[in-house]
Amino acid sequence: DMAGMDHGSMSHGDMAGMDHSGMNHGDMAGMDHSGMNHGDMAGMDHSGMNHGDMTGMDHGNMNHGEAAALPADPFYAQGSGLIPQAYNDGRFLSYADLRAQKPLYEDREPTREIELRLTGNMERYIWSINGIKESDAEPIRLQYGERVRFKFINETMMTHPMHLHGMWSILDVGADQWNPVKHVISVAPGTTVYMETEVDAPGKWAFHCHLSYHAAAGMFRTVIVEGGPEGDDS
Ligand SMILES: [Cu+2]
Repeated sequence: DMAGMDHGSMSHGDMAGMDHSGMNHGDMAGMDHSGMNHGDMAGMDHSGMNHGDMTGMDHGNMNHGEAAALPADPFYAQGSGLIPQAYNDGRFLSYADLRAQKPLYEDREPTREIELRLTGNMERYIWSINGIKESDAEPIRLQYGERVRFKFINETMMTHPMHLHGMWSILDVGADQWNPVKHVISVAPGTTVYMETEVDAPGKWAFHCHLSYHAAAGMFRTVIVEGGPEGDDS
């Protein structure tokens, strides 16, 4: 029983070649190794070590150095540090992987493009589109039957999940007729994302960031679809 032993002043000197095969360490609970000097341990041979079961280890804080091997993803800004990284040879899915199960509309050229810069200031809690909050903005007027291409440019440091009511948001992932058909388009910081809308629902619709505080602060537009079978142009 070696409980309570104090090795504080031991000098291990040159121990090369020592044979410890017959040592019995018994109960070593409570030993004080605080003063041990391990000197130069270069060249130690750990080849026979058995680490047993290491499942469940948490590597959350490991630093793997440069992430240079990451493929570019247009839905995350390069250098933003926001690109998800998968471990164990896995892969995170992104918008770039989405496809429509079946196309809802004929794939055709858009009739026009509307640019919507997502703008704001976190510290001052100002949220707007093209620098103008809803209460100061004109509605977006669309014509029934057109196909509008929206260009979102996120100039802020937050993701904005943009939601157009009443009509589909067809996210441009470069898959043409297989582009996914969505309700909400999340636009990551520093990215430019395109979506197209077949304007097939007459009337007045909300178009807003789905973070409700952003919508309430002014990251919101009224969309008016003019014309159409039940259109109300007033
Ligand atoms: Cu937002």
